Amino acid sequence: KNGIVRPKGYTVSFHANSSVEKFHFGQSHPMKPWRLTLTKQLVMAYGMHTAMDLYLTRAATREEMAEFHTEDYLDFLKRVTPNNMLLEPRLAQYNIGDDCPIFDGLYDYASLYTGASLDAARKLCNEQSQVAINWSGGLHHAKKTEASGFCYTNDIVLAILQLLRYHPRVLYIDIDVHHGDGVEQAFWSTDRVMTLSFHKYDKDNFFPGTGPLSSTGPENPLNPGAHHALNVPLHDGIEDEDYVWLFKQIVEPCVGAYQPSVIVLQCGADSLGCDRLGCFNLNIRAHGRCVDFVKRLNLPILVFGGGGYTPRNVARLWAYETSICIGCSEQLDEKLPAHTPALAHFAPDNTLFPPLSEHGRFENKNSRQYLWSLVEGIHKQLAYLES
Ligand code: ZLS
Ligand code: CA
Ligand code: ZN
Repeated sequence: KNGIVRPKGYTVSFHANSSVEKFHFGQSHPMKPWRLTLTKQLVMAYGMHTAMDLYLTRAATREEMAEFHTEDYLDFLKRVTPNNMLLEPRLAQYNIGDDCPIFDGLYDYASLYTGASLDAARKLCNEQSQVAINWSGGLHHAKKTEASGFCYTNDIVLAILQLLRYHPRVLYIDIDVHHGDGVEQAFWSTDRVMTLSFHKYDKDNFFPGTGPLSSTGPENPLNPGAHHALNVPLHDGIEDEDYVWLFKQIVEPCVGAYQPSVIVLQCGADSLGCDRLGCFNLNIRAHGRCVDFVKRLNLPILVFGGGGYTPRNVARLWAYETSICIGCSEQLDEKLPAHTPALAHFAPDNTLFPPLSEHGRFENKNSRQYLWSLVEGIHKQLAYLES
């Protein structure tokens, strides 16, 4: 029926539960779970579902989420509703507000995206999959006892905790435009997880305001986590060539120095140009080249979504990155399949690769000299691991 073949001994698994797609954060809120419906429609219209193992995942149990989150916080998430929230004395304590509102089914939403991430992690652990994908996951800001930045439970932290049962060293790479602060914080004091985030950094004017180059783990060199948090703070407007160059210059030596046995890749789509919240100028192909570079390292990979606030481009990106994981990206027609259900969302061009950098909303404020200083700074940190 279609030309996509599965290479032997290499399995890509796709973990999803379409119930997550129906939740609403509220009218004007930028996080739209229905971007996942659009993503899956493109994946299927291209026929990629036949090249992967598809898993319908269950919600994470409370016990599973309590591996990272406190009982108090989980109790709160479970009991709070839009109707009773005004009687709740601890909304501020749990950081509930405009960014992280209380909406109908909040607990189900969080436990569903978390369940898919745990399922993906388990399939990697028992080697039933080499690349396990959950586009509904990647919610990197959630903390042990509080919500943050549209994230309620930290599915990434929970998935990494699963991986650590079988894997000695996990490399976490985050290409969302925001700093992966929740994951960094959770593994700050261990040398069994190296966290590496590329993000826009402006301490006072861009969320969450953490992740300077100098933030590399605990100051005390006797703490095993020292030098195992890496940050690549960027300015507005970074472009394709520079970003991909920087990504390779940094990821390659990280893998060489740290020798991870598995990689977790958060593929936030808000680092694309034309994102409603982002401020970079990346095109879909360049973002995809980062995923391709990681795939070619030939280590098992857990692939997550994350941010992404222009739904049509989120769907294009994650469908394209699904094809990169499968290894069939060359075979995709740039023209979207005519039978794509929501084709109108991709009009007028109906292409997988619309130009996202041309209208240059953001001037590139990252000089070559600045980018070199980042590469040098990271290489300096990695030198500590050798000793
Ligand atoms: O990484 O910048 C902030 C915090 C504020 C400004 C916004 N107000 C509402 C709260 C205080 C300082 N928050 C960021 C959070 C970005 C989270 C990114 C998540 C991820 O991509 C992973 C999933 C932020 N940026 C933009 C908004 N919030 C935002 C924009 C528009 C709205 C509507 C709904 C709510 C209030 C009006 C809102 C938030
Ligand atoms: Ca990031
Ligand atoms: Zn983001």
